[in-house]
Amino acid sequence: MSNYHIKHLEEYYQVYRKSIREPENFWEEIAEEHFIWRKKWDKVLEWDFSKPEIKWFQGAQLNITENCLDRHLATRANKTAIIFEPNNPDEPAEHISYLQLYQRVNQFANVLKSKGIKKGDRVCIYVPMIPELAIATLACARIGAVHSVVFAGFSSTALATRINDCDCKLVVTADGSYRGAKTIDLKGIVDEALDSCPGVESVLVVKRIDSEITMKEGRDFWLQPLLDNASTEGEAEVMDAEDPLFILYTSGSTGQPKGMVHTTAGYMVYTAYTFKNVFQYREKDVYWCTADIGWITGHSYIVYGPLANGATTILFEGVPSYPDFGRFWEVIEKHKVNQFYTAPTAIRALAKQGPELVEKYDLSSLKVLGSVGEPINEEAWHWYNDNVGKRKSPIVDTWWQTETGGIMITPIPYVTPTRPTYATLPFIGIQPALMDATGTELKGNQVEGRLCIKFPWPSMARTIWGNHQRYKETYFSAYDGMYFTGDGALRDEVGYYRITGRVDDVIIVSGHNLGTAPIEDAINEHPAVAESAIVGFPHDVKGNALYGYVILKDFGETRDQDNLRKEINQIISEHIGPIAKLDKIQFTTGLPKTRSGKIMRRILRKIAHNDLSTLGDISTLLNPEVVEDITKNRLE
Ligand code: 6R9
Repeated sequence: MSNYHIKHLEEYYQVYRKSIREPENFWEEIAEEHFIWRKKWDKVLEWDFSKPEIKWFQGAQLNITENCLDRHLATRANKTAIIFEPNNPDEPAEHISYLQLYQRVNQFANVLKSKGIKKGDRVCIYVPMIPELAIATLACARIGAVHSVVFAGFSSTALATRINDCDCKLVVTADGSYRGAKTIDLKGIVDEALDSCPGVESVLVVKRIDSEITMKEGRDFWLQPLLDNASTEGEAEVMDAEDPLFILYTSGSTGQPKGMVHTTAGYMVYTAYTFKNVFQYREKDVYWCTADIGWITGHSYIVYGPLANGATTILFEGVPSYPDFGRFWEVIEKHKVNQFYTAPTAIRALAKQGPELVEKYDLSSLKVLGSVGEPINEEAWHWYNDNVGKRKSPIVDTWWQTETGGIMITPIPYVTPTRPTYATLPFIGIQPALMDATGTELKGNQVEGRLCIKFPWPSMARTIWGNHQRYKETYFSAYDGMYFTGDGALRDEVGYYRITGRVDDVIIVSGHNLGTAPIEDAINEHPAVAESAIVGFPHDVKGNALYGYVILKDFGETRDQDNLRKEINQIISEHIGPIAKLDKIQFTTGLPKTRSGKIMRRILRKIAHNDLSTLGDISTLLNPEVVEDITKNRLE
């Protein structure tokens, strides 16, 4: 088990140094010892960031599902692979063993084949968080079809764009989905989307809510009868290391979403290795990541990473607020969850409710808490640490991206001492660099700049589907020979990294570069503030001035608003300096967010600029209705 499971800080530094000095030997050993291959590689790594071209384990052959399923059958056939926890707490949870998962994936794979799907074909999966979502994903991988999972909350326009961009031949969906107290007519959305998707030949429909839907003759098929007639056995397609495994769309700052392409071997090795270490997963643990499989977090850390380690992973259909805000804690108690991985936006929403609901449940099983998706502000970090982890479970603040495939900067729990708001140290094999605006690398500690990565890692995206030029321009053109993340970061006196936010969110006020995250952090320290977002707007004297959107906690709403504004600016002055004080503070009930919880500053910026004509497609937002509300109450 050499180097596979890191257990103390000295070992981290030792393994880290080795992974940097001899990356090829390092990754070769991990790949060799912990995975099964149909054929080993001829060359571990070949790369050229100027093209850019990155190839890991070239010449190797494998199937990722043999690593996630078949190889566990000898020792873990009856171990639970997936615990399905339904939206409605009264509906029983379902425990799917490794053997059952293997059989269900084969059945699904055989159905896909019967519909003419072959290696290399693209399949769109638009399914809510039910077992069939994970099963469909793995079934594609089993037969070498490229899956494109689209979050089953996106609009028909967003769905159609994604189906057409990569020419999907088949769509998997459900009649409908549950979301808290609501049901959503998924099949209706698919039907609308498919009006503009001539390339789709078949649609497989899972029955989930048993609603009346229309089935188009010859195109639409109920899944269950097809599964019932399909064999539970099936040969896995032999894939080359660099064959595409999936496409996942991430929103670009402008227009067309980017279809990030991830390939097979490197993605498998890196997600499995990070999962094992970042969550310190042990054989009997129950792991829960609350993300949706429609996001990269779900791909890498609900499905592939956990299953490649033979872990038990929870698939949760519900939302944190249904039937009440105690739902997460109830699930942790019920399934004795050991590792819990969620997003700052969820933590803040739950913290807003006060501690009573958390205290009601037994959370003593928890060993590791994770955070991902955006910078976690200090207040949320402490709330999570005190109330959920009871100061006993380290928080891993994991920084990474759809493009990176796996976790890049993170503490290793019980190994790396944590520090609130710091993602801390690069993971094994990751070589970060901070760059200044002129393209010079900032060496040493106590520096702040733009975060780049100098050397390839196995799970990096290889291209943007159908647009390699855009891939090159977006990620490899800003700094010569480096992957540019788009994020800003600082490195403190001990070498810990703190992500300061997207670089395009940096605002220059009177010549000072101000990152949004530290200012928002300061605002959120005010006891009446639940959440905030700041953007810049043009100012005659300062160049830009700051406009803040602030959500108050319930009791804050009764307070005098002008006083609150003064107090907020006082806190900012103390934490950052008077330069960062806000010129305008608008109190609001919500902030426009992506479905994965990221604040859409682009929209807030437009509102602050009073540029309302080009807000763009807001239908993919979690809460499009707040846009109107904010616009109406905008401060002149
Ligand atoms: C995994 C995921 C990527 C962007 C990334 C950064 C932000 C993610 C973060 C974080 C600070 C963290 N981000 N994790 N910022 N601290 N721990 O979220 O992928 O949806 O592609 O977003 O999210 O700005 O560049 P994705």
